[in-house]
Amino acid sequence: MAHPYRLYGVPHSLFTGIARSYLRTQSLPYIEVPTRDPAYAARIMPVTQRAIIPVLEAPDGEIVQDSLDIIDHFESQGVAYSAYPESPLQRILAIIIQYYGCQAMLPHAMHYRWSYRDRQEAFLGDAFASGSGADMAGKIMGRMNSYLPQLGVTEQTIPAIERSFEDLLDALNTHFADHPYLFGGRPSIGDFGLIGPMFAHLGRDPVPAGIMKTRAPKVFRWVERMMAPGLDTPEFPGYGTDFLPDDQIPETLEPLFQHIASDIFPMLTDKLAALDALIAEHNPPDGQPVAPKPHQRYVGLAKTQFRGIPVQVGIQPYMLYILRRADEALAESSEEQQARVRSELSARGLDAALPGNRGYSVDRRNQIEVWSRSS
Ligand SMILES: N[C@@H](CCC(=O)N[C@@H](CS)C(=O)NCC(=O)O)C(=O)O
Repeated sequence: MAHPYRLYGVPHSLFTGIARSYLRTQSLPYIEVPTRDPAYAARIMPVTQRAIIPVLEAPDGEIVQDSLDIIDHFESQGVAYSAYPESPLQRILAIIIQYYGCQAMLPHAMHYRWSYRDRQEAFLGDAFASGSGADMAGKIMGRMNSYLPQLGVTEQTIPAIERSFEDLLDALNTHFADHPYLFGGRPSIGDFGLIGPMFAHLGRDPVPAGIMKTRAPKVFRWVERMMAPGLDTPEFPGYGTDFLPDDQIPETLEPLFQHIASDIFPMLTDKLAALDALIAEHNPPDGQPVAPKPHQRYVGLAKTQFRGIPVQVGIQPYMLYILRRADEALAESSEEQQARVRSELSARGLDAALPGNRGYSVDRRNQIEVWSRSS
């Protein structure tokens, strides 16, 4: 193809990994381009209004930022293996797992990358220098490292974050012994949410990748599978390429749902309450950017707990951008289905992961996250 898609990103970036995994799964032709390519400053940044990756540049010049929007860009055109299950419970649980992976696991990813810096410095230094140039590498590494406190990574929470990573590995290792992906024979939006932290940080950086390989070899294989072209499932001959039929949830996923419920609550509920208070105080109009500057993604702090340990964390309105899709998926189902899905969610302690209509949400307009007041 004369003009393949261009994916601006770097190998060690969490959100680039999501987009790359999706492009490879669908066997879409693309080349990955680092941000020091002159086109990034010339063509991309004037549009995105900030230095952020991943960015997709389509052959027709369309520019798409955000890993989720990149996926949806292709979904709307039709792809070999759609990432969205059509049945409501699978779809909603996949969105909750997506949220867990690409938002609730940021502390895990960032802790293992930056708290073990002394044991990983050569690896990280090489990655950041290759991606951003030797001059910028130290500066960018320092900035990333400085994000730990607002993610709730503290001396008190670190042991719980590490236990959580180990519990997650154990739950997934059992599941991936029986199934190639979370919901069957192809990756769902949940697999793509999880691959962000599980590839870029936890599956590559020396310390967590060592834990993953030794403790959970099936999870490591799933990471490889997610990053391979097409569907890489030689261990599952004849398994098929569809999601499981009849909105079936594999028994082996139940420990994952228990794990997610105990990790995300009460933090998610506390963050939503803090956002409610912020909206009540400032009453932003429809279309107002969520933050004064496009690169800012935190709008306040919430006092909460992680696995029973008190912690203060930054609030990213982006969580609504993801989770409101679960509400939308629910609203599209029949009343009977809605009742069934609600009771299935509450049996798993996950009903509160659906934010519901709070009178505001987050939308993206002109590449910027804005408050939306229509829902
Ligand atoms: N919601 C965005 C998040 C993208 C994001 O956070 N990208 C990181 C790299 S993994 C970034 O560009 N960070 C720049 C910075 O924090 O300065 C997406 O899904 O694309």
